[in-house]
Amino acid sequence: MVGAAVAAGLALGALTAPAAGAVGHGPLSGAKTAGAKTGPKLDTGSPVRVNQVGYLTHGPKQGTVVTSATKPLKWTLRAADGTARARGTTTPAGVDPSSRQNVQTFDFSKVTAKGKGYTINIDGKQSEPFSIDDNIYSPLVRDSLEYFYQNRSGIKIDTDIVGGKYARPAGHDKAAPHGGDTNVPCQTGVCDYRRNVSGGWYDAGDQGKYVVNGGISVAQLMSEFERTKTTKGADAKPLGDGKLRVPEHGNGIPDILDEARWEMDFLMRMQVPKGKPLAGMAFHKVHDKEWTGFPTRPDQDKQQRELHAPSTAATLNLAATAAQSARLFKPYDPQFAARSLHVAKTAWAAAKANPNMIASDQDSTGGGAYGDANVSDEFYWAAAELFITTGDNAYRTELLKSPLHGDVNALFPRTSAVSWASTAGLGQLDLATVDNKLTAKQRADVRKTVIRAADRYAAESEKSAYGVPYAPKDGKYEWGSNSQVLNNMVVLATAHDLTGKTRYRDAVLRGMDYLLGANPLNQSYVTGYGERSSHNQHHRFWAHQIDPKLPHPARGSLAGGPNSGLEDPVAQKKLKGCAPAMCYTDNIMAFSTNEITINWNAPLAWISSYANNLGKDMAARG
Ligand code: 9MR
Repeated sequence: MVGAAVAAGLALGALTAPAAGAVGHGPLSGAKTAGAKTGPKLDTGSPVRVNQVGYLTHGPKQGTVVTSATKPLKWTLRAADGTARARGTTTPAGVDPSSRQNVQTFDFSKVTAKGKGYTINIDGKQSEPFSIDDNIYSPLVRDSLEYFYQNRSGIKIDTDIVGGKYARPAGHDKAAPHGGDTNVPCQTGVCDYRRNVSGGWYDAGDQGKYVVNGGISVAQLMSEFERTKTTKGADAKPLGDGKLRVPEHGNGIPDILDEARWEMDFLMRMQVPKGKPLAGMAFHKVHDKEWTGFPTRPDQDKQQRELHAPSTAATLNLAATAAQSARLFKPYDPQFAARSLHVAKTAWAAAKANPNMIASDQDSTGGGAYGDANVSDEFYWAAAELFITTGDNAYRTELLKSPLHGDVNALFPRTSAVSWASTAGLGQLDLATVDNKLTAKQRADVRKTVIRAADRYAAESEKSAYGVPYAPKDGKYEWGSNSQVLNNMVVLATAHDLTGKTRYRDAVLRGMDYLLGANPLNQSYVTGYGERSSHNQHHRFWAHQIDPKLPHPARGSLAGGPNSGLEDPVAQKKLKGCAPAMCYTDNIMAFSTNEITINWNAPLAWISSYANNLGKDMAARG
C-alpha cells in the first residue's frame, strides 16, 4: 500500500478550468439526482440505467432504475421503432450504499433477439439506447489497445493510423529540447552519467514514464495475448499481425506483442548498465524537472527530463516483465527473448542484493511519485514469472517460502485484485494459467486461491444493485476505481476460464455494464462508447476542453472514475458531499477522478478481449 496522494502537482501549469457546464453534455430532461439530498446536484439523465453499448445475445441482461417507489414497477423493452418486445416487473433493492439512491433492478436476460436501438422503459422514463448482439465488444478490443500506440513516446503518431487530428510529431526524441529522453541526466547526486531512455508509453495526463506503472501495464497486455495461448477456444486473431492500429504491420509478430515491445525496450533502457554503481537495478522513473504547463504537446515540452534513483520495486517490475517477454517472444524473435531473459535475471539478482531501496511517496515534483514501501508482492511476482519461464528451483523456493503464498487476501487484496502497488496477483494468475513446473498439488492450490478470490468478487457483484464487483474498504471509492473494478474482473474472468462456471462470467459482464453506463451517474467511462461517455479526461494533448484546436481523448480511453478522496480542486468544489460511486465529474482538471493512464486501459484491453471471445463462444453454443 502507499501513502496519501500527493499528486496535486498534476494540475500545475496555472490554468483556469472552464466554467462548469460550459462544455460536455447539454442539459438532459428529467435530470435529477434521486437520493442526493445532501450531496451535489449532478446531471444524471434518465433514472433507467443500462449498459449503453449493449448486451451479449446469450449473456445476462440486467439494469437498475433509480426511483422512490418501493413496490415493484413494470418495465417494457422496446425496439428501435418503439414496439414493445418484452415486459416484466422490477425487483426492489432498497437503498444502494454506494450511491445512497433507492433503486430497483430489472432482468431481461430471456430476450435473445439481436438488434440496435433497444430501450428499457419504466414509469414513463426511457433508458439510453443499446444493442443486443454477439460482437458488441469487438471494436473495444482495437480501441482500448490503440490508446497505447497513441501514447507512445519517441515516435511520430501517424495520420494514416490515427487520423489527422490525433497525429502528432514524436515526443521527447533527439530533436526535442535537451535531447528529449535520448540523453537524460540523473537528479543531482543520483548518478554522474546520462542515459538514452527513449521510447515507451507516457504514463497518463502527464508525460512521465514510470517503471513501476509501466510494468503492470505491459504485463497485462502480454497476459491478454498469453491468455489466447493457454485458454482453450480463446481467439488470438483480433490481436494478430495487421489487426491493431500500430505501425509494425507485416513483421510476422502479433500486433499486441509489437505494442508490448515498445514498452519493454524502454523498460530495459531503464536498467543501470554494467560497470556502474547498482548495476542491474532499474531507475524508478524519468520525468520533467518541474510540472509542465497544461496543455503541452509532448514534442513541445521544454522541461529538462531527469532520472530518479533506482528502486527495488522498479527493478522487480523489470525482472517480472522481462521474464514474461522472454517466453512470449521466443517463437518470434529468439534474440530479443534471450536478451529479455538476461535482463530479467540480472534485475532479479540486483533486487536481491538491494531489497530495501524504497522510492519515496513524496517525490512528486514534475511527475507522480509511485512510491511503494512494501515490495514483498513485487518479489513474489518476479519470482513467479522467472519460475514459469525457466523452471529453476531457486525461484520455486522463493515463491513457496513467501508469506504471500497461499494467502488469498495478500495475493488479491479485497479492494483491487492487483494494482501498480500490489502485483503479487499477476504472478499468481500466471502460475494458475500458464504451464509451469509446480507439482500438480501446488498448481491445484494456486488455482484454488484464484477461485477463492473470484468467489469474493462475484459475491460483491451479486450484492450490488449495480452489479459492480467492487467493495472497497469502508465503502470509499479510490483513485482509479474503474481500474480496480476491471482488475477484479480479470480474476473473475480467469476463474471462468479455469472452471467454466457462469457465475464468474456473469460478474464480469455485470462489471462491464457498470463501466458502460449502468451506474449511479448514468455515465459510460469509456470515451466514444455509449450516449453519455467521458470525453474530457485529464491529458496534456487530448485537451479539447481547454483548447478547442486539440482533440478529445481517443475512443476507448477509460476515465479513472469515482474517487471519494476528492484529491483535486475541481472535484473538491463540484463534488462536496458526494456518495462514493458518484464522486466523479467529466472535467479535464478533475484529475483525481478523471485522468487516463496506461495501467487503467491495460485491464480494459484484457477484459475487452475476453468479452469479445465470450460473445463468439456463446454464439457458437447458442
Ligand atoms: O494511479 C495512482 C493512484 O493510485 C495514486 O493514488 C495517485 C496519487 O499518488 O497517483 C496515481 O497515479 C498518477 C501518477 O502519480 C502520475 N501520472 C498519472 C497517474 C494517474 O492519475
